[in-house]
Amino acid sequence: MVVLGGRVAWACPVLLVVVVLLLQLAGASHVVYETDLLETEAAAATVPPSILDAELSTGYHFRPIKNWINDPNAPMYYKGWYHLFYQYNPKGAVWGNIVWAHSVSRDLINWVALETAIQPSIKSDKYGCWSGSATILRDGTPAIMYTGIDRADINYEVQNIAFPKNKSDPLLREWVKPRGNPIIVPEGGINATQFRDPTTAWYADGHWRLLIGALSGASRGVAYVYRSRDFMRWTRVRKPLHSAPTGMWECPDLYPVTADGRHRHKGLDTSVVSGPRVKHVLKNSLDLRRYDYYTVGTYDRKTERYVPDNPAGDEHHLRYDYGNFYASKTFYDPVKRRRILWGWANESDAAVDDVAKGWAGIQAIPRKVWLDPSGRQLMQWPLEELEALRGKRPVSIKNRVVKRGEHVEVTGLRTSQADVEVSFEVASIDGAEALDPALANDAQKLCSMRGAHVEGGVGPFGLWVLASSKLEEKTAVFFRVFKAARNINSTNNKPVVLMCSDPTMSSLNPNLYKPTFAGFVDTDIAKGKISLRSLIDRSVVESFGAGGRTCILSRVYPTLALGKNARLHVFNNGKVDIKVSELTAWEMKKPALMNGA
Ligand SMILES: *[C@@H]1O[C@H](CO)[C@@H](O)[C@H](O)[C@H]1NC(C)=O
Ligand SMILES: *[C@@H]1O[C@H](CO)[C@@H](O)[C@H](O)[C@H]1NC(C)=O
Ligand SMILES: *[C@@H]1O[C@H](CO)[C@@H](O)[C@H](O)[C@H]1NC(C)=O
Ligand SMILES: *[C@H]1O[C@@H](CO)[C@H](O)[C@@H](O)[C@@H]1NC(C)=O
Repeated sequence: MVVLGGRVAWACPVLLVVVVLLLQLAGASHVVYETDLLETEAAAATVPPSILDAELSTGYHFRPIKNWINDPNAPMYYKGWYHLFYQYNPKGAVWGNIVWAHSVSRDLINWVALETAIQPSIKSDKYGCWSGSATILRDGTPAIMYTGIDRADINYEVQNIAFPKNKSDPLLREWVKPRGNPIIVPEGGINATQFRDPTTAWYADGHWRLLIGALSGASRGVAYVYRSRDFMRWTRVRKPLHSAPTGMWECPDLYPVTADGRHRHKGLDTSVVSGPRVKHVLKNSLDLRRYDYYTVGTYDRKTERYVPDNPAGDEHHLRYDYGNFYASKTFYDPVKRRRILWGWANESDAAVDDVAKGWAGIQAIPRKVWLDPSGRQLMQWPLEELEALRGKRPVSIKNRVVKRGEHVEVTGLRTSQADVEVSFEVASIDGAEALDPALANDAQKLCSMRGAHVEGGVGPFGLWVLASSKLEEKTAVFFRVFKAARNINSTNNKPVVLMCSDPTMSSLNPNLYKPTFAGFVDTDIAKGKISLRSLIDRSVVESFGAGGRTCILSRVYPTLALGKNARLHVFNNGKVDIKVSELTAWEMKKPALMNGA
């Protein structure tokens, strides 16, 4: 074996044992996974020690103690408990051997891990229990629908159902698969390898309906509607709910939101399908792009069709989050009458790093979602429960002007695990840069060409988080304002606001994925104000621009800006001064219970 650094040295024998065990235990179908591990093991020598530092292990984002996780599944509230299931590899920190892990919580912050809820046990899920959703039936029974893989040679996808063994158990510890599975199979020309992720069902006019994501032909993403009277026998509606030429649609989600100004923060039960102020949101996870896109539109339960309000909607590319955020799913919380969004954030390190550190993947902080008063998009905000983790002594800054090229350190607290809220004032946007029309449709490119260090007119201004003492490492989360060219999407010629997360200097470790992430912010900056909130959690920077209009989650792995060495600054690299009207930063505690970690 190659010469190894201290921490890596012990990891390798462990890996070898794992590989040998897997070779003995696993069937032929897992050969790919083992090969990966072997290659991974050979490369483990390149894992820098900082990757293994406990200071990079997230504190308050959901994750199990170890191993790989991906999609959140079947979130629901039942008899006093919030339930979260998720795709999990019980055998390692790379994808494979997927089962449904299960955790429960009273407050969506503290979590207790339970036994695996669903694992391969019948013919129609023998080769995998993939994503799915929960529906609370009319008598209060929860039902889970999920995708099973029932062939070893290809990913032949069918849909199965499971019920709680004991409905009186509020923890829903055991799930049984009734006779008759699979209950939905790919028929009528559906591509069986691209047919998965049943949604929560909704009920109207004596029928249940649910969606299944699919691919039609070579490139059309499709959401098929299935209907049932008894939740067991399902028939496909001939025409899909909706489709677009975007490649496979994974994890579709369709839910109502209210456009009623007085109740706009309220969520609606999934079965509320019509009403004067009811709009629908259709979200799909685009397998090719690996991001979650949505539109706001109208669902017609008679025709079972969905029409986005904006005809260009399917190409308009509104995203829940412009960073690492995928395979998300919402559910309705009947206790606080709100709709809650869960989404998976993968790692941005290398697979060898994941194997060495023993874990990969987190869930983003659950977010409340509601319709923006404009009706054009959603708003998202971390659940209020999270605020219970804020330390007692926040640090605050008020009315501080930050001049051209200046940066102001926020001192007096540890910021490697923190919640920072800041509101900026921009006196005038006269000095804003012109927007190159060629880049007006591509926030990400615009941000990668004009990163945090490139001087602008109004902005870039924002936060440097997880910064090292000499600023060799820092992750920038910032805004940049452009004067709109007259021809750009322009009804009113509003200035264009770009929000970016720029991790290009986040770490001295060269073997990381460090994409700049960016989205436009639909806000009127000419009014002079914009806010930013960043949830910093060691290797997570999860940010909410303009009250939750644009969100970006980045994974970063500093080598110096760890633990007590992580700094926080406000910076302004624009020519025009900006003012921090108010900044409040809290240290964040770890939840008392995080799945046993
Ligand atoms: C079902 O769950 C309830 C509540 O936890 C428990 O009291 C009861 O013993 C359970 N029944 C069975 C058959 O396990
Ligand atoms: C199903 O989809 C896969 C992936 O795009 C494709 O390779 C395959 O050819 C498709 N099969 C059929 C029958 O269209
Ligand atoms: C303009 O519209 C295009 C597509 O319609 C969209 O992708 C882009 O983000 C919009 N640009 C701005 C600055 O809002
Ligand atoms: C997360 O990891 C990065 C880097 O490996 C990939 O580029 C992304 O495609 C991946 N995201 C998802 C949703 O799988």
